[in-house]
Amino acid sequence: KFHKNRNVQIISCPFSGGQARGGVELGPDHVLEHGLEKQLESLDWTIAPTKSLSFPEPASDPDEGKLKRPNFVGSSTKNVADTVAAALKAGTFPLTIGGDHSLAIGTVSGVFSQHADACLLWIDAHADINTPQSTPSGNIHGCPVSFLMGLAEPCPPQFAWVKPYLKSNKLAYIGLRDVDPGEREILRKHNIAAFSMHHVDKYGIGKVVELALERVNPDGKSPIHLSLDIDALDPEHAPATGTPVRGGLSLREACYICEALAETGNLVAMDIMECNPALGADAQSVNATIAAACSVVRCAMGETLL
Ligand code: Z70
Ligand code: MN
Ligand code: MN
Ligand code: MN
Repeated sequence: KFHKNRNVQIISCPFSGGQARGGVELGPDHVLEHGLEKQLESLDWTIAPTKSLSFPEPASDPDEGKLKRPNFVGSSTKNVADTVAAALKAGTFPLTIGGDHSLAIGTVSGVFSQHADACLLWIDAHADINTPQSTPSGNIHGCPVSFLMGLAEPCPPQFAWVKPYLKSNKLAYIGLRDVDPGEREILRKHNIAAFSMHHVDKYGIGKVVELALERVNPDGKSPIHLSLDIDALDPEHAPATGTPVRGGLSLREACYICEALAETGNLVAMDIMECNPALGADAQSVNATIAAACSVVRCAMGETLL
């Protein structure tokens, strides 16, 4: 039920070039070793042979202004964009496992190249909408949305291939609680649908998803891309991630978002990003994080409680 297309293409992306902490490149293998493929098979998905991308590091990669590792991130995300587009052309549902969230420059570009009318739900503690000028860290995983919207002026040459497909009225956030001042300004200026944890507390997660979908998909017809950063979850449920921020989504709230999007029947792609097995305090916190990642994926892929 929910998904008419039940052919999934898992795309494994062991990539950490968009931020400074090692270990996030181990995320995909841990998620797969947790048995995700079998879990999806029991939800009646047909699994295409998993595509494991490899990301060769450029010999030289000087900063581009403030941006760190621009060549590496630019070429890697281009590869991801082509892979996601090919998966959609082949009639499969691309499920991309990261790796850091800069990968979404690729996943979203690939989806919008095939579904120009798509909308994007970005579930994250962070807005990831810094421009090359506003970034406080130079880490490109804090910038993917600005590239996708064409807000980077001038666009760094490494990202000249990124088409500004994403319009401000087709993007909604849920889970925000660590937004930089420059990002806040961008969200306001472009009137982007941004639901923070404050809104989750005030309205409840059910109403927040309804409000978010009303903003980006008022007629209910747009294909939906779900890009989920595991740090949207409270560190209680997902501690093994590069930038945990307290006061996040409960596991049920995150699962609810995914279930509600699955219910629309319009979900065409999903990313699960930023699981870092090297960062848990112990094996149990790593396992909880990976289990949470598998849970939210299953919910988005049609698992129901009853
Ligand atoms: C900050 C920056 C970020 C994830 C940290 C942090 C961005 N806004 N994203 N962790 N997943 O550096 O731009
Ligand atoms: Mn984040
Ligand atoms: Mn993110
Ligand atoms: Mn998350």
